[in-house]
Amino acid sequence: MYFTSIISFVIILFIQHTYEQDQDSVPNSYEIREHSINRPYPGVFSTGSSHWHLVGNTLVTDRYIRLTSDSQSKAGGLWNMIPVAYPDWEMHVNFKVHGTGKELFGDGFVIWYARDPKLSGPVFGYQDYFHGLAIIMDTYSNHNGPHNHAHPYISAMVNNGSLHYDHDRDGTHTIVNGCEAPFRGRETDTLVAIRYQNDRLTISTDIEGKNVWKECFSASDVHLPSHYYFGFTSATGDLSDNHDIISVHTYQLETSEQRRNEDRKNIIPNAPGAEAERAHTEDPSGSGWSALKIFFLILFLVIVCLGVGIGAYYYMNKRQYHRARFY
Ligand SMILES: *[C@@H]1O[C@H](CO)[C@@H](O)[C@H](O)[C@H]1NC(C)=O
Ligand SMILES: [Ca+2]
Repeated sequence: MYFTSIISFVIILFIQHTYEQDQDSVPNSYEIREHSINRPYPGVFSTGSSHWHLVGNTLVTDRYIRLTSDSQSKAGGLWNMIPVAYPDWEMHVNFKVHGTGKELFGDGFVIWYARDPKLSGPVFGYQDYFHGLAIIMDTYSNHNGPHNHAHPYISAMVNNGSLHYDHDRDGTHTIVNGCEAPFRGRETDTLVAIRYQNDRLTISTDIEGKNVWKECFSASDVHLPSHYYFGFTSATGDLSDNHDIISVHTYQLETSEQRRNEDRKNIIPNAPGAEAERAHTEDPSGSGWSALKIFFLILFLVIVCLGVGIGAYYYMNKRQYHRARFY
């Protein structure tokens, strides 16, 4: 029957969709060990041959890599020293932002894909006018007056070295896109996933302890070169927090033949949001259809169609019955 086959098809789609979102499986990919770090951190930081490099106040324990501790005027960084030779990748970062502050805490941290590793500066501990991609995990609203979003807020910025990150406006004028994500002070693990594939940047979070990814936003036409470096930085000022990196898993994703053969080393970082200064950002909430919503919509349509069909059938029968009486 049509009805049952449609329903089972929809259910299969739904299950597949949910399955694909499972955070442990990145389809058609494999993990790059050189770009990943996990507990126990195997003494990598004490040896000269390490491909991870610490900057500033960053300290390593057996449980976390702490970019800044919960005290004022700290700055730290964790940088990978092997350039990313493959064009398409996905990174899962297990992190923890926490501290004693109830109302006042900050400022957050940044996940970088940048041309120049190990630098220091005013943008969450890294230099301004940078080259590359910043995923900004901003816990404190510096903006004087209300934003159209709450903090903590995750946003992306792409820079070719010409743009200034405006702390006082939380970077809203140079944003590619962003979403609210209450990741601070959680009891459960908090994770963020950054996928860059076919010039599409997708950020997802898993911060509710449910072991499922939830999309933060997705942006197309994001152009990034290969051979940049992954890094993590954070800084505290008057406000402070612990900014911890627990683990990093980086996966190389499938790349088309054409893309593999391109010379991607000299691409100038570019994304729609970097084109022009924008007055304010769109509210990303409510965008995107979840699998559940689509499932119920299709179910609803099927029920409506069925209802109309049954109604029409009875109506026709009744008419025939009437006609039968007249003759
Ligand atoms: C760098 O970015 C700015 C702002 O988006 C843009 O105006 C400029 O043309 C870009 N420069 C290059 C060399 O692409
Ligand atoms: Ca801020």
